[in-house]
Amino acid sequence: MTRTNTTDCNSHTNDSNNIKKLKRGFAYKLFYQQGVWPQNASLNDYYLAVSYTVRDRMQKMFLNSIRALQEKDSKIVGYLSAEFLMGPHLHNNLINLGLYDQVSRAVEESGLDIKQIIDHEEEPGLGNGGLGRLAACYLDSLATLQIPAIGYGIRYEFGMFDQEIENGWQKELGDRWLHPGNPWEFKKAHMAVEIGSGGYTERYTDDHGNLRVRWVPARMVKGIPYDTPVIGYRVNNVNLLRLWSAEAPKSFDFDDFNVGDYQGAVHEKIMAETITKVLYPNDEQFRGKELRLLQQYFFVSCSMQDMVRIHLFQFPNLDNFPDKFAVQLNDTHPAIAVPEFMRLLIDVHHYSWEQAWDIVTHTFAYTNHTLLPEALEKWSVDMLGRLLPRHLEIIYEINSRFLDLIRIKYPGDVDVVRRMSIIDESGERYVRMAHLACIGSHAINGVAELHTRLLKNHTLADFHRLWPDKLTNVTNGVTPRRWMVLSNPRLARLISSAIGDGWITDLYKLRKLEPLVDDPAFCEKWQQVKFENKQDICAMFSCDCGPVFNPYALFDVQVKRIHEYKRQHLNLLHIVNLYHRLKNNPDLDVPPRTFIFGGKAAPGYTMAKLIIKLINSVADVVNSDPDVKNRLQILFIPNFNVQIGHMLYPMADLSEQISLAGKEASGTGNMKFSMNGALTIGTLDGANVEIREEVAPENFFLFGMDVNAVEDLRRAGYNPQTIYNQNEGLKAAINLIAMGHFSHGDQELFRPLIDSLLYHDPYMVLADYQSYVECQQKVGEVFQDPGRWTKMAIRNAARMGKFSSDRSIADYCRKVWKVKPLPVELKLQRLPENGFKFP
Ligand code: CBF
Repeated sequence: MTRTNTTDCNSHTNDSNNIKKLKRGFAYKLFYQQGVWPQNASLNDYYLAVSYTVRDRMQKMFLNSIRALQEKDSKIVGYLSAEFLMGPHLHNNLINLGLYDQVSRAVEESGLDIKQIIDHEEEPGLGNGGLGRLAACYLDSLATLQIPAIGYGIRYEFGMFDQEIENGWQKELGDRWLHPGNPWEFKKAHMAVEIGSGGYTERYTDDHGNLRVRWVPARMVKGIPYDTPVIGYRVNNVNLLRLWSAEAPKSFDFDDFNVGDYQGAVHEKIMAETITKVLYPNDEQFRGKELRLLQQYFFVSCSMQDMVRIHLFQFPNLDNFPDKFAVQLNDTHPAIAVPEFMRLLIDVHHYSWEQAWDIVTHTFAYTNHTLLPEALEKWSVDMLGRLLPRHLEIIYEINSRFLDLIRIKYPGDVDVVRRMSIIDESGERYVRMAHLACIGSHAINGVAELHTRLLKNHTLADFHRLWPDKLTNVTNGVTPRRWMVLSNPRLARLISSAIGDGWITDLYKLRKLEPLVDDPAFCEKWQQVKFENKQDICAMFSCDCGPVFNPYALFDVQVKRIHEYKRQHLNLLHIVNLYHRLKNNPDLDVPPRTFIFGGKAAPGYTMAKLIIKLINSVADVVNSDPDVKNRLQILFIPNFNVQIGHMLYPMADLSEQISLAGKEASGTGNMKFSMNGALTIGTLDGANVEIREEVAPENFFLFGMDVNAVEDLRRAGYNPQTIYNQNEGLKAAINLIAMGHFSHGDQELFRPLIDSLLYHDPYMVLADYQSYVECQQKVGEVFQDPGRWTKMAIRNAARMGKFSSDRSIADYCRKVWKVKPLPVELKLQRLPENGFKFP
């Protein structure tokens, strides 16, 4: 998988030629695009000039990729996702293009600092967490594996909020990622599509005497695509991320404007633009907001219309659409695509219901990402009918035909009809989007073995019984380009020097590291890499007026969304317990530890916000207590995002994956940590199960109940107070918090959290507490034997082959999409001397 015909070459002359060209490129962009003299240019100007220069280098590959698609007529993956958490582009593009060294030299020779320029980029935070970041990893792997693909999503003007910590509390600030200018996107105004909402439907007879339905929307908006090229690693393939932005069909009403109704004149424009204004920051919490449904419909309709347009560019009709496009529904957020595509096929392209349904069900596949009942989307029938009247009719028709099938299959079983119906009629009527997605897709998948098993046995059991071959597993993965090469260059260099760099595109090759656990020189270098990574973080977060972090400590890290099911409070109870024990026994034989947290809470999730406050309150007391100085430290890193992840995964010793078994669908942070040589303390939840299988039980710190034990305990009647009363260490930790030790004597502040744990404890924190504390004790003991720890860490990294997103994408291609690679040749290398002759 090497780039063919590129101008990259290792020879010294070529290098210096390229560097010269790059420098000229920067100057050119600064002068002509930014319109500034170097002495007047801001850092942003330089960032833009460098980025535009790099983007130009991608263009020839992009245009050749389009040509290859047109010539070869191969199948394209359309990945529909409401979120794409791409992370900064510049650094990643430099790595994938193989231009990092040359560009950094050119930047340096121009008197600038590449790190400063890379760090200047505002990351596009167009996602909440795992789901959006997974979509981004998949785009990287699709391009790297040379699979033609388009990621379709929403160009939110404001992405994920920026988090600040004020007096220990989370404060949300609007993110302004577009403010400095986005050099990576191309606006394609001429490819705009029209999207309706509201209104009514009517029946009519067409010129041939056929009875048809037409939707007469009350409002229209325009969807404008913005394309970001996504380049694979060292290949010529460039795919597309196509994000849609909403605009009013006309800028504003001059009639209103002329009669003085200035506000009225711009009203329509403002209403239209609201659709793509902001990302809903709720991870795994369905809120049922009308604007959210509108967002979903907007991007789905834009994308389906776009794919239909691309298809009709090449073929006379849509009969063979499923041979040309495999469309993946990334969770239920885009599930409205099922009735939308039916509408396009029946109302616009005049297919019969049966023909249309055949095309639709051969096109879509659906990935489920959660088992949490509160995350499952169900839209009120009234709201959906008001916003999308034609779609509701189609959903009813799909449901009616589906339930007929169920009645034939299970005669007399009214309960199964009620359970499987797309419409939940237990109270107010709702449309169950997961059912719609299951019925409208030819394949359904979970994202880890355990998750898929639970889908089969519980959440989607009826569907699995009906269609035993439809539900399959594709375990998640992450891209080693961003999560190792880019974020941990020291480790990447060490690994490549030992086993070559083939592992970057074939992560199973990391297995070659295994014998090196017996090579003391290699182990020492491994330790040195980790130590230097830790030093970087200590330098960044230590300060004269606060704690000075100790790089020799065990770095124990939990970074992810703050949620009760992820149990950051279990981690805290252990910290408080350790603090208490150290205060009572200064000779306690435990290694120094630095506990690091990061993560955002949904703005309306009060308990999660209280957990953030508690972490910071415990940190304030512990970090300023001379009795535990250098032995126990706590750091909450604000605004956890992709960029901060780049720093944190490489420096962790211990990865906290401590959700209640059966709650985390997969997790992907767990994979990023292990790849970078952290050991995991975790439950048998999500992909932890498979990580443990791969690295072997002796290289994984397991604690807590498994899903069966959780179920048994729940059935037997769980009473957290009994556990509290019987466990002295736990009691001491809870009492310290409850009595106001970390809140200046205020016994009310953390009461909601304490009460929830003592009287309800929905995520069984107390039930797993003792097992967790004992496991942490073992972690401490092993850490005190650096030789043993290092071997375990190397084995973790060496066995991560399965968790590359390249493996996940290869699985999707084989099991679900039936697509093949399309290697791109660089036919058009450079522009013709005399320009083009336009057709
Ligand atoms: O599959 C990707 C990730 O998705 C979630 O973040 C989600 O939003 N449902 C899950 O919570 C993760 O377990 C999963 O890894």
